[in-house]
Amino acid sequence: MRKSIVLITGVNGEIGHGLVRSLHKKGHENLIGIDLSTADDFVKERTLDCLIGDILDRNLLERINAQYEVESIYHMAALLSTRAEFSPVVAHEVNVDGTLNMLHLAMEQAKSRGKAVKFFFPSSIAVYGLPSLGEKSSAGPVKEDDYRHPQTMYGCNKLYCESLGDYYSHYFKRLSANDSKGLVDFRSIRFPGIISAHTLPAGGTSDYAPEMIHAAAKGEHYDCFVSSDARIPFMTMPDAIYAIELIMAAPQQNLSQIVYNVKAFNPSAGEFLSKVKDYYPKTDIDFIVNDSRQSIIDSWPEDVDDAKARSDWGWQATHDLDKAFSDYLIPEIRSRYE
Ligand code: AKB
Repeated sequence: MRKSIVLITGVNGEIGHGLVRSLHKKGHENLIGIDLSTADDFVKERTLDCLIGDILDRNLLERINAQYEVESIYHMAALLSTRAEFSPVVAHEVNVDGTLNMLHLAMEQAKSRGKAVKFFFPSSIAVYGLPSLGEKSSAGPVKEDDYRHPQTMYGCNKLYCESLGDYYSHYFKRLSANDSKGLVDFRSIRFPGIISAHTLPAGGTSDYAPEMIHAAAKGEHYDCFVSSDARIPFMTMPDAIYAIELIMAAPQQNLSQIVYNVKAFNPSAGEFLSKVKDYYPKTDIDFIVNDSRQSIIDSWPEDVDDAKARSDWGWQATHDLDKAFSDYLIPEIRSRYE
């Protein structure tokens, strides 16, 4: 008999860590992680096994398929936006071919179990492409069907994988005699920038906010690579994990779409810095704009409309900007660095 498991790719990443913490805390003793690097003790202690491997390795995925019954997949492995711009072909391979491999595994599992496999896919505000700063500031909260013209390889990857998930959930092999509709239960959230007190992001363009507060907490100088008026949506890591829990627990019949926006707060980089200075008055930060990274941020929306997530699966951010600092970032970062 194959053991029933929950599979998390990119388990050593920022959201992967948060998911392991949350799912284990809820009693999941059957977590299996996959990552290219060795898991740290935190992850090892909370998972059944951590496989060091590549989601592009079909032999590895075949071994998982043979050895386990996969109840659900949290597919977090990806190259983020800045890193993807330096290696667009590798990013396509990891972000798209890797996702296709995971969707194939989900379909194989669902067919052999005769039961749907839930599949969580982290999409991103990077799927949006605002054509100008004027339109960015006048657009208001962007809905899921607006401005889907990504200007980065990462955004292109995420938008296409949303469609792949829709295909696997609703149209897979539609010319074959067997009906596979619903066997893969694909659910996706377009995440804004995410700020964790415990980990630092790697290779994202929204990294400036977490990098700023971690540098301040360590008493280090930081050169912010976007301008002080750069504005995009953010949320805390606990809220990102909370959103994943909510959408994955929602009854399928409640979901009117497969991809959802979520929002919490959208400060400018300058507003974020002034919040940091409220707690770290000696913060030593300059704005040294990297024009090409700035141009990516300029193409992302200032704000998103999350009405559908609220109505379909009860989403409501726990942390606005003030609470993000007072209730989460400052207490947790202080215990980490002081
Ligand atoms: C990135 O900056 O690439 C990510 C994202 C906003 O999806 N953090």
